[in-house]
Amino acid sequence: EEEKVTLPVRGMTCASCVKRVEDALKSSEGVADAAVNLATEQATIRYFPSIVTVNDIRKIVRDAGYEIPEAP
Ligand code: 9UX
Repeated sequence: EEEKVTLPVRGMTCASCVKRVEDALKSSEGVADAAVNLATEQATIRYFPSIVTVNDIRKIVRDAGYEIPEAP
């Protein structure tokens, strides 16, 4: 079953940053779709939890060079 999660992403400055994050996510196995909003600094990701976890998704974003704040 497909799930959706919205995560904060920090460190994006321009539209190319947005594309980098989206491309990194969308090219990853188990990610169905990703949409990043620069103004709100949020990424919304549709994914298959049987294939990829939220922690995996956090790592994809971090490996692309951006930050996800730890949950409080
Ligand atoms: Mo734009 Mo983002 O020149 O890492 S690609 S700031």
